[in-house]
Amino acid sequence: MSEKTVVNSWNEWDPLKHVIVGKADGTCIPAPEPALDAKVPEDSDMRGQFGPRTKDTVDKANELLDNFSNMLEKRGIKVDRPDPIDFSQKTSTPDWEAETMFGCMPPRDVLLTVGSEILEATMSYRCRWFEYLCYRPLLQKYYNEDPNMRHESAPKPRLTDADYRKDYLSDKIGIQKRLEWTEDKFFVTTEEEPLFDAADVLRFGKDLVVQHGFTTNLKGIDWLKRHFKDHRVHAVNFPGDPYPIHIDATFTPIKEGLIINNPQRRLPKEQRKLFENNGWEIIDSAQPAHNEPPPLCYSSTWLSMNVLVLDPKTVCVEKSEVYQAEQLDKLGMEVIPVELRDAYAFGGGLHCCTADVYREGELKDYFP
Ligand code: ABU
Repeated sequence: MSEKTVVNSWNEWDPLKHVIVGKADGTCIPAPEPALDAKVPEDSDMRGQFGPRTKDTVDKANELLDNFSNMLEKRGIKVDRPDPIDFSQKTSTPDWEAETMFGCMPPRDVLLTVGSEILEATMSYRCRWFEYLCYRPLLQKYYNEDPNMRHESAPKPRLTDADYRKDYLSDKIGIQKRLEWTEDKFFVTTEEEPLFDAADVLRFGKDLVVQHGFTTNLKGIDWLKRHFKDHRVHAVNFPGDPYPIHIDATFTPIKEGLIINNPQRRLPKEQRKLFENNGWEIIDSAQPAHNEPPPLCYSSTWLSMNVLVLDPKTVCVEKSEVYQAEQLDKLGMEVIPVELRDAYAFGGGLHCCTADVYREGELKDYFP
């Protein structure tokens, strides 16, 4: 084993040197299952469909992901890619069967890098239970090369029906009811066992900020607290989001002291104190440039703010998101436009389709 540090990343904005970028190969629209159905909007074109996505859409998404990877490499950032598996196969455990899997375009949902550790999340959809396998070859390599790297896996959940609230099984709930449920923190996932997706976690050095919503429950947040003993773990909620999964189209740190927050999903006053009492500014993000997500896409138009920060002065923004780019430019950032909209349907935006391996910098306490 050589004595080198491969894995190191403590926050979302220090200079990025090594990253995983997802692939679109073989991505499927997953078959109906409780947690997924709760997220698919009631008027979505995805309702009732499942199976492999078409070759032309996969090729286009891969072209954009390859271009993004090449651009990062030209800037001196090392890029690794996952090993897709056959996502069209049926999977099962003793507790359930799923007709298809999902894909490996969004590594951010699965892998949480905290310092020298990469933690595989529990995940909360059955179709995503085995997704970690796509990243195992890379994690094994990092583990072999870096004697200090910690490869951890959170306890695999059983994901029986007891994990999901039946109230969410209807496709006629309506936005008003959904907003009331979000306000009441009544989400599709129950407290049967710890559940979390890695994309519900934001890293601020010693503090981890975790969204409680559809994909992460309170037991999942408690598990993270017990696991990251040297960190402070904070649960946050965003009333105003009828489909609360993943924090990274809602609350986006840009650099030390500055966060953009989705104006439809504002962080409640009480929860802002952590940041504002420590001199951080939370400003409303710009509006998305689109009124609708692209076809067959799970995510909202707020992927506009799903940006990838390369360092505290440089940020990648999706090319068509001109209002978000303009706002970040005015805030003094160098904005790199990256075309990715035709890959959104495969699992998200520029932050979703990446996972940190190495950012320069050390563990800091931003909220002493
Ligand atoms: N994976 C991020 C999606 C969040 C959203 O749909 O707004």
